[in-house]
Amino acid sequence: MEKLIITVAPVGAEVTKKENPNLPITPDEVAEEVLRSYNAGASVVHLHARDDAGNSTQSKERYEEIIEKIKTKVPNMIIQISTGGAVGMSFEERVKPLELNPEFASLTLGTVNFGEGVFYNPLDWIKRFAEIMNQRKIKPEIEVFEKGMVDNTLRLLKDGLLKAPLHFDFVLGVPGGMNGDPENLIFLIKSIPENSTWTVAGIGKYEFPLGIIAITLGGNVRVGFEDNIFLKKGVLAESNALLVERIAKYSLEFGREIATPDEARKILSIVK
Ligand code: KMH
Ligand code: ZN
Repeated sequence: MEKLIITVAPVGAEVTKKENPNLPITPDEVAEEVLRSYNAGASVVHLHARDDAGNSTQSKERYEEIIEKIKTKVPNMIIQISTGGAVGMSFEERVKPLELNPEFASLTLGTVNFGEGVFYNPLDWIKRFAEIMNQRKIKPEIEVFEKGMVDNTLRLLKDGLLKAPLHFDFVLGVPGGMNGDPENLIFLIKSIPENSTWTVAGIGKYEFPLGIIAITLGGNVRVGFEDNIFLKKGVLAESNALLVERIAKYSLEFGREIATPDEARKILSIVK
């Protein structure tokens, strides 16, 4: 089995400081949190940006500021920019940070209910995101919230808009998408091309159970406040790094070593 790639998603677009006061918001707070998470075993950061008021933003300038601070503290970290942003954002807003030419970016392959809202991803938007990522040589992480998104991916692969080897992130447990029952994860893994890599992001209570399954099946794991703010039931995590640390510990106990950022680049076929 390859070494385990741990992604930290420290901020997200929805969670608030009210829900967890330890949520990093400012560029300095985010960079500090990435450093702590890297020291605990994370090699990738799935990045969202917040403005000074704590609202989600896809401002290129804000991402640039955060990335510069992260690079100062962890020069080698793999930075994955979100093109999902927050529910309700336009295509034009969401695409902006791709101008920074990150090495990795998220790409959701379909529209899904997202709590009370709708995470809007019509085919035309997906194709435009994919074209831009191809032009700029940005590796897409295919975000999958339900099985139809795998089928959309396979269609775009056939049309040449997406290129193998693909990397999937199964985000399970969002109200509106597939839940985090183990059989859903197994079903999704079986539906992707053989040479693909995959990560699981279990939302809320699904984070650690699905993480352990991924460790044992050769997948990879995403943790962080975007997905889950609790260390255990009723106990808020003081830092994203504690979530990373726990997954790293489980992995080592199961005999799977943890990938460094450069090892993760090789596993994911990312061009630096
Ligand atoms: N905030 C969600 C609506 C992504 O980053 O690409 C979308 C999301 C996916 O978080
Ligand atoms: Zn995200």
